[in-house]
Amino acid sequence: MITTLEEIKSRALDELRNLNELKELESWRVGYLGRKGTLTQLLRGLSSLPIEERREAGAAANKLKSLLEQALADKQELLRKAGLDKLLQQSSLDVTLPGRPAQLGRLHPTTRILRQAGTIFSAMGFEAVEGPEVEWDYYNFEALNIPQDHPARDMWATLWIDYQNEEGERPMLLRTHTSPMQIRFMERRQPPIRVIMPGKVYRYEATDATHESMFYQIEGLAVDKGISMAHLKGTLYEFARRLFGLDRKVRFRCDYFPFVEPGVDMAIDCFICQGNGCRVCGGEGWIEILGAGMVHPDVLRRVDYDPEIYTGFAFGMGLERIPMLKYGIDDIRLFYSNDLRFLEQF
Ligand code: FA5
Repeated sequence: MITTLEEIKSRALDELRNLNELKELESWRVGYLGRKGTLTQLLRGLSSLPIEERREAGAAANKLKSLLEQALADKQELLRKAGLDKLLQQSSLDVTLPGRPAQLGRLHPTTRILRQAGTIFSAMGFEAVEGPEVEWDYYNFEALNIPQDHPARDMWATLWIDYQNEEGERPMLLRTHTSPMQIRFMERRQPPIRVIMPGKVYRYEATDATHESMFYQIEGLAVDKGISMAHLKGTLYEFARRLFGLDRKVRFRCDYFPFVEPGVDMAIDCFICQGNGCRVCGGEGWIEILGAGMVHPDVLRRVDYDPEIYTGFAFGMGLERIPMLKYGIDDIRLFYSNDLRFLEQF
């Protein structure tokens, strides 16, 4: 029996020495150590030996089993390491380099402000709706008291859509402001109304530090019995206080928009020069963020509201100018130029 064990040992180790592939090791293991392997069979046959011989042979066979198992483990390790070394020599992959951290995305500054503004207005009882960016001339101009050839059309340099109707007119455009949503909303609903309508608007104009050709506006509209200019000012003051804090100064001035009467613009003191005048505010000390006013009676009549019963206020706010004020951004063109060095700061 002992001689047989010695034979198995030298044959098994010889064979193992000559194996060069990890996958060959498995059939070697099955051949010697598997359930039907040479050594396992031999261990099973021990019971037929006389008792003294059985003890000695059993101990020797178990010792051989451990030895073969250890030899197998050593060989596996050896081949694995050799395989890795080969792989490393063949490729330019350096597995010892630390991994690259996964980049987490973040919200765009415009989205952040849009959400903050939404929260503030919603706390004041305003709902929010969205509307189309491709608009009809009727909603963008006509229904807002800006007929063909009205000089106010020049205030909103327009990008027209290349579409002609049967009369040969081109009535479709990229909306130049969110005010057409006032009409669309009032057509569908009856007072009382308190709504904000955010979205993209487009203008065919040269860009500079405070002007883009695509930007966001938030339109606001409140219509009810007894709404006055005091409500307009109160709402916008409160909005400015909640968004910018108590330190920022707010200024209202008369302004002209054909669809409101009276009309105003609201400005915040410049964050860069603290109101002294600089490049960002064009030397004025103030940055205009919105136009507003009391909804014109003709606009109310156009949607079948009686201006003797209902009055309302409306405002249209340039969204990008708000993060500019809040975070001290000195060029609006940074917002949509997709420069990660800028975007990663928020
Ligand atoms: C309007 O667009 C009016 N619809 C606002 C309005 C609504 C008045 C309701 C009355 C009642 P205006 O063209 O001034 O107005 O634009 C409103 C705001 O949009 C400006 O105060 C400014 O903050 C922003 N804005 C205007 N042009 C640009 C531009 N090219 N780039 C970035 N922001 C702009």
